[in-house]
Amino acid sequence: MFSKVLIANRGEIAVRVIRACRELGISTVAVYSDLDRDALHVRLADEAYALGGQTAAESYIDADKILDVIQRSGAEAVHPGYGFFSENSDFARRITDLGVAFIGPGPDAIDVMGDKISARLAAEKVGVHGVPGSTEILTDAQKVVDFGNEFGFPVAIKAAYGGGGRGMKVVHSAEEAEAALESAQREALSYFGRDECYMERYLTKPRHVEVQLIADSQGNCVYLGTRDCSAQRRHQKLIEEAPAPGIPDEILDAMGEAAVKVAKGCDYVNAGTVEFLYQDGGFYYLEMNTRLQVEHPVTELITGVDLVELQLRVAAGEALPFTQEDVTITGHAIECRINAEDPFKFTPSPGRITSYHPPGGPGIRVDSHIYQGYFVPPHYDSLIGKVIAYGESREQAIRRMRIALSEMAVQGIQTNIPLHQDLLLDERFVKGGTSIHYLEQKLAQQKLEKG
Ligand code: MV4
Repeated sequence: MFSKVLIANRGEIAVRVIRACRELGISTVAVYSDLDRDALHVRLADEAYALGGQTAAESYIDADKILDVIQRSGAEAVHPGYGFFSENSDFARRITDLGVAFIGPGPDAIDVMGDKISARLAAEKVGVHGVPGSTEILTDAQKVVDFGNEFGFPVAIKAAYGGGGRGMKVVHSAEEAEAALESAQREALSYFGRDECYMERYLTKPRHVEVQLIADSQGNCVYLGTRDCSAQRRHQKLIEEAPAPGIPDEILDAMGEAAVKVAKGCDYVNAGTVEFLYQDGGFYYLEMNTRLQVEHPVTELITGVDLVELQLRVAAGEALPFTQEDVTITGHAIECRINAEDPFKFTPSPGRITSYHPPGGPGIRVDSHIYQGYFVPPHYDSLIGKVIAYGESREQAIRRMRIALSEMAVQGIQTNIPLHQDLLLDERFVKGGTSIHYLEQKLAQQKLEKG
């Protein structure tokens, strides 16, 4: 096992990784920007190195600065967290070229999954299918028209090097095809620097269901249940839960087995997540995330697995300490992402936290880096913490979350806690199984009613 690990990240995930390292007796190295001088991850780490700079580009995603600290600190491994360099194969390569372990998949697996067409081809190669579509690069709008006439409209045009829905165009009829393709290519070029696009049948009311998996370097790969991440707004997840509610176990198991096939197909090692769209009883491969995700705690609570500890063990060459048969899903977990933002305008609300009272009680976990007196900088994403509630049933988890959020007090900035409380009382949400569009439809309806 490593004796010293560098965490190339900030905020709640840096704190989370430091805690896992401390449990394993691993010494920790933090890096921080000028704005994060007083951040919790800096206080908790055994060593901390200033990167200088304010923005992420000047600090956390300045590879030369991070690599310099790796060498100065003598760190034997680097945990990238999520975001930042977590899915950057060049960064992973530069680290492994130094003989330092990258706590994540190999760079080749990152590359395969980073290109959505090659990711789709990799899945199809092992018999895991996405939504009916094409994997050829789209050059002619007539192809979109022919596809729509054969499989039905709407048709989604997507950026091959995209993600997060940016640049995705939905074509509702043949007449729209030409303009949509041009617009998709133009946006893909400006967002991602690559204009290649492909198409799929557009599902109009899917749920976003994903499978957590972990693979070791000895060829073992296990899935750790599912998560439903459909409660999102403009591709920003708000509430995630595990397992995905209201889906028959045999379908959940089939999704898990499909995810493992995709991972094995690209010699995947470490933690990863395979995303599916689920609609009308069918599931369709969407993409694979080659990193630990924000919402990993809900999986930890229903399986009893510490995913970050497993990541460290697997990166150090250990075999998984369990097989698929050992994995049991117990109870239900739900996570609310707490953002420093206006709860209904969604505008950022940075500033000093003048008082902070985290919730507690049975089944409640808080993963956060804030404290009384902490200044929330405007330069990074607005996530200030996650409240996770575990219950023997989904109903109990929701009830406990409502109680926890009513206890939680964050003064000095605005947070989206009121939005979570509103959603957790929404009878359609409480029933379960809402699509990826539900929250936006609900918010639009509320806006109309407010006038
Ligand atoms: C889709 C889809 C419906 N049909 N593909 C958006 C981001 C990227 N991950 C893929 N996305 C979607 N692809 C087909 N064929 C709907 C979405 C989508 C979405 C997917 C998951 C979670 C949230 C979403 C929000 C809007 C659209």
